[in-house]
Amino acid sequence: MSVMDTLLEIKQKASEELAALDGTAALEALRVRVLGKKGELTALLKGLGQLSPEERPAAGAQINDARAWLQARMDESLARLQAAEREAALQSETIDVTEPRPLPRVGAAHPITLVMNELIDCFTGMGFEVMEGPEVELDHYNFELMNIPKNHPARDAQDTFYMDDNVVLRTHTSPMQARAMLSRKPPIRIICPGRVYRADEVDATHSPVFHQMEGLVVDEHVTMADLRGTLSAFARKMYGEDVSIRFRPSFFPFTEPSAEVDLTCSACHGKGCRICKETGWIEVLGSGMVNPKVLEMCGIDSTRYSGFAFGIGMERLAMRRFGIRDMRLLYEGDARLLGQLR
Ligand code: 2U9
Repeated sequence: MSVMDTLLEIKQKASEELAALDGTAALEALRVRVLGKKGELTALLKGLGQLSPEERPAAGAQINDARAWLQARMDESLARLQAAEREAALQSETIDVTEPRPLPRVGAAHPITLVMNELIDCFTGMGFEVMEGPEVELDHYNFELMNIPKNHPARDAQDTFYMDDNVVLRTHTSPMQARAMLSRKPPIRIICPGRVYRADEVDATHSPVFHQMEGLVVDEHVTMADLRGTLSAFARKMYGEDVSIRFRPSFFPFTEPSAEVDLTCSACHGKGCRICKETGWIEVLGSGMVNPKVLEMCGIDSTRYSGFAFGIGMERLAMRRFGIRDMRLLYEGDARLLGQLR
């Protein structure tokens, strides 16, 4: 068979095989068999020596043409097969985004945080500014400036954690308000949320660490009516338009006069039930007009300025909001309980 015929046969066969290839691996095997070092074309080249010197150049050129033609066909096939393989890989590796997976664990805000944020929203909406300060305080700010002198029962070591003679864990957030009065000029309109400490035994309604939010307004002509108006707005925002508010006379060293503030029981709307112990009212906070002595000690002229203040215990608010009877549940960190409360 002439070189020309053999080449035709090789090209014919290779073309048929190329058309039927099922992958790049098969193409590579074909390439090695036809174009490789020990392949069919190389064998033909090696056989050129048996031809006459006149025949050799033309036969050699034919073999090289055939090699180039076959190489081009194989390159085309390679591109086609690679594209097909890529497409198949993309298809088989598709992620099914609808496949159900276990839900990720999401955290939830602590009930105290929820209540605190709600209070902050409410009071900042009325123009109050949030101020926070140290939990380790000087006796001077925590007690002296609040008109609680050295021999006052509220200072009793049973109530206060003393770090040393002059340093305490703050028993209320009031020292922050004292700091505000000492460093600013009226008008002052601030709320101070935060942790406070009292040496109480743990039980269903007491904890040595708890949370308060105190508010302070100091300006010219501030009266008890402003206190009542502000706390009424707070009550309506938190508990709805139909809630009523009641002031009962009370006593605090830092306010004069002082009042405890009750809201109509949200469970029975004031009719009387177990939750409000049949009174129709729930005690929510303490308040009063800032004692002029406190204003003066904090550098405010009490002949020109007056102020009101209030204090809210956040645990009690959170317990009422979420129907929790035992304060300890708020501190045990049981995510099964805390995560349910919104
Ligand atoms: C300054 C002057 C006066 C803050 C006040 C109360 C009344 C009050 C309690 C609420 C529940 C403490 O957490 S609780 O046990 N607080 O009843 N707090 S008036 O009076 C101030 C504060 C700062 C300069």
